[in-house]
Amino acid sequence: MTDMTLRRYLTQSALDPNLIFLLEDIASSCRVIADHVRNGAFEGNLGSANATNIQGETQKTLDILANDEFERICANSPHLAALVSEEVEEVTWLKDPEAGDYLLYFDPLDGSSNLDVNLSVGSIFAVMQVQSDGDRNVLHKGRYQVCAGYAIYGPSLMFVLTVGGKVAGFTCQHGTGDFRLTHPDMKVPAETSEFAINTSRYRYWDAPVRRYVDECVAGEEGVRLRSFNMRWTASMVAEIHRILTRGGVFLYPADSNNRNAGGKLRLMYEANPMAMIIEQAGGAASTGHTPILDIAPTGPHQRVPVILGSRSEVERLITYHTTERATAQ
Ligand code: AHM
Ligand code: MG
Repeated sequence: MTDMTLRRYLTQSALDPNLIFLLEDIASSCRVIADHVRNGAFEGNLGSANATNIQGETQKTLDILANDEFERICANSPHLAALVSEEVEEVTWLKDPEAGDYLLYFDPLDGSSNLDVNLSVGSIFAVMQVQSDGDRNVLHKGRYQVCAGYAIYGPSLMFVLTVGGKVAGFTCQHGTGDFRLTHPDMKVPAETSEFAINTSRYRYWDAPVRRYVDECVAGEEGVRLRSFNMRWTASMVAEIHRILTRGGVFLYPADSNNRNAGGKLRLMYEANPMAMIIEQAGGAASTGHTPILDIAPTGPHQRVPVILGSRSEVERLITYHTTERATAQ
């Protein structure tokens, strides 16, 4: 199976050759970004760029570099019409859009607060298509994504991709630089005993989230009658990669501290791509009330609550949210 390179995997699929070119450019961007991350200390790139992005967050030098690499490399794709990046306020149009052209949504370097401490970070992306000639709308539901994926810059560089159907993981081979298929059919186990949430925000949480976490923490003595483990890396790519490997549930819910902003994570280039990957791997992704992929977007940098992972746990959390809403009415 490891003889299968990303290029061979893509060319054996029934994908439009222009989408294959684009996916190869995305993979090349990730390879180059991995080198920047690895050499960050030598190149003096680990620190802050003394700039803020549209989210009002301080940008790291590597956030900007990673964005520039995506722009530079992917702009080669002849049918790529527009880029929507976490680091750029406006949509970047590369050409007059024609029906079938591609729209690329990406977070060039997610979890960049982990750079200083040398923990895993990643890039997240999704691709949609222009609906009709001249249509400059990029605000489509996640259900319209034709593919989604991420690169994880961890102990090894991996590129994880779904074009619908399966979720495939490719590991970059040191030396050749080839992405080779090492994880042909990644699945989220339906059951899990591991949850991931930033518990320092407990005081802000809504009742359904507190109930869920309290029940997990109660272990064998609580209503779940079994013990749960907890992980939080503050790097969504690393959390999702763990969930795709051994199961789990990830929450970044709306709470009293982030509700006015809509939540923490961004819909178009964080929640949507990860929701597609998790659904294709047999898991579920919801705000607690609505499937992430069914949200009608209102802006390119919109934030949403995110609950995703093993289906049984996500369904339990949806039930708790529904019950809470019914009680409140
Ligand atoms: P970023 O895109 O600015 O890096 O923010 C997104 C990250 C996610 O990777 C992670 O799940 C979350 O922010 C961590 O947030 P917190 O620092 O509140 O735990
Ligand atoms: Mg991010």
